[in-house]
Amino acid sequence: MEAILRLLVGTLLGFAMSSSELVTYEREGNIAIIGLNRADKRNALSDAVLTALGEAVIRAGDEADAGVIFGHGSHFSAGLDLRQLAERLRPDAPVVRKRKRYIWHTTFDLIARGTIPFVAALHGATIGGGLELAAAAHIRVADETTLFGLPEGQRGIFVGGGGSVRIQRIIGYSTMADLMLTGRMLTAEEAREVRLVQYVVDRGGALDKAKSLASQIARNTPQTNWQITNVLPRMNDLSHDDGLFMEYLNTAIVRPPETAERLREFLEKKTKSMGQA
Ligand code: 1HE
Repeated sequence: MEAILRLLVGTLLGFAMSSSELVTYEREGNIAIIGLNRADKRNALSDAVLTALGEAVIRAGDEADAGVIFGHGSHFSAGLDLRQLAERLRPDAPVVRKRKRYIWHTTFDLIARGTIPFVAALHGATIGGGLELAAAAHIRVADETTLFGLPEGQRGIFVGGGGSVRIQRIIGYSTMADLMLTGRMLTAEEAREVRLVQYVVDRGGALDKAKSLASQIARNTPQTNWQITNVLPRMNDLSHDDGLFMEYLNTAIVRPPETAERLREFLEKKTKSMGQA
């Protein structure tokens, strides 16, 4: 009954909306809005949350042109579900005989190297795996309550959600080592200084700002957005020469008819030269 009501309200208001227990999914026009929905556990990331998140991200890639990821409740995410890990480490826990698909990497790669750009809207604790999730998004907006940390050292574990690659690329070894070795937390402003976030907004303002950025991003052609999210980061893995070659290949790819139309609009002065159309 609730699902039918939500669908009716969504249809009347012009957006699609559905929710699972652990992750919510809404669509506002061509923007998908995905919410971690385990506020009572500070949005700790269990395998079930990661599975639901991955499903929502795939759906967003099919239905939307840009996405936003945020956390319900008072924090973005407290990272790895420490209770689930503790249970797995009990001496009487079943022995894992066969390696499984590593859900942290597959889920976060769906975000980082999927079909659409994602903006992370952050507030409160953005810790450990929560920070690794935020780092998988392409742009990060933090409100002034956000605190960033990598307390793995204190918990006797190591980063496992792609942070050793993604976070280290963003903030560099020294800052990452400082966070991990000392347990130091960064404020939103400090995070901006180390380029971990691009926008700092007032308390409670991250989601609106992220939605507005996503709307702006969705006005680009899907092809350029895909190149920015999938080609550009891979350039980091290449030599100078191979990078330039890859860039050349990307200038030579067949462009959608929309590109010619956009160029004509600019030349005929139907669009502004920079920023928002
Ligand atoms: C949790 C988790 C969690 C909270 N796993 N259950 N992450 C951490 O080391 C961060 C651990 N959490 C915290 O430091 C604090 O919870 C917060 C600063 C985020 C929030 O504090 P607060 O006072 O608002 O909440 P709380 O009272 O500490 O927690 C509320 C409930 O959430 C409580 O459960 P309850 O059943 O007692 O009500 C907590 O147990 C639960 N909770 N955080 C499980 N993380 C792929 S490798 C990634 C490695 C990492 O992510 S390391 C970082 C782990």
